[in-house]
Amino acid sequence: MPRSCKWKNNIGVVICTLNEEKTIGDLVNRAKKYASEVCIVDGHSKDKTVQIARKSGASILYDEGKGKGNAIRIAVKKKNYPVFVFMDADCSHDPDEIPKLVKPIFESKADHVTGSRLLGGSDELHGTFDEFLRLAGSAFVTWCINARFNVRLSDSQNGFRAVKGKVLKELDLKEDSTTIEQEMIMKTLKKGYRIDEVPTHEYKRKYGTSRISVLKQAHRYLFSLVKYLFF
Ligand SMILES: Nc1nc2c(ncn2[C@@H]2O[C@H](COP(=O)(O)OP(=O)(O)O)[C@@H](O)[C@H]2O)c(=O)[nH]1
Ligand SMILES: [Mg+2]
Repeated sequence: MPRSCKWKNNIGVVICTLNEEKTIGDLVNRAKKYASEVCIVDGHSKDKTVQIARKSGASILYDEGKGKGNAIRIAVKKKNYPVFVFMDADCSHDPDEIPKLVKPIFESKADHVTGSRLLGGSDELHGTFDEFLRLAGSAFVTWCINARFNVRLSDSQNGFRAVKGKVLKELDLKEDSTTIEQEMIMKTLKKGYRIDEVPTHEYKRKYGTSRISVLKQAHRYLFSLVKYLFF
């Protein structure tokens, strides 16, 4: 298991949080071994997420109450890391996989690297009907992206990813919800930047239930897919 990362000084870890007091302290402590800074972008949590993150050494930003995409856009605007690593706060992503994720970027082989749950496995993508819908929806979106951009990705929806700061700032991201993950991929490809993916494992959310209802957002995914595929 890696203990540090030789590219640490050029990495900033961004974690979007909404009521994640049970996991955020542990996650910040584990992630800071691999980054010059760990920043949380909080969605005005009602619990002690912000206090615990601050105590663990994270810097704090707030979103504008519009969703996780909004939180990511705020970090991209306010932070100037050479490489951004995005992770979820529920401990479904393992900070020890950060070196593997950023490697293609620092070896000049990619500008944007997504963690693939299809290659690395997931404890959240199969089981309940909601999880089945996520897997099916994600597979459909990924197939559309592959066909349109002539690439062969396996996962277009994972929040665990690394992107060059310079590239992120050029993408002019607009989405407020989790549709930002597919927006990031399509805009990266449209601008001719290189995408790679590495296998990363998705663990089950450690406490509580998902803060995001994919079913309620299905129309948004479809709308944003068509928008960024063709326009
Ligand atoms: N800042 C912010 N973070 C959010 C918001 N909604 C969800 N998150 C965070 O985004 C991450 C992914 O959410 P999660 O509930 O695990 O979604 P799932 O993994 O798709 O089931 C978690 O770290 C959440 O705390 C939001 O509106 N604002
Ligand atoms: Mg989660």
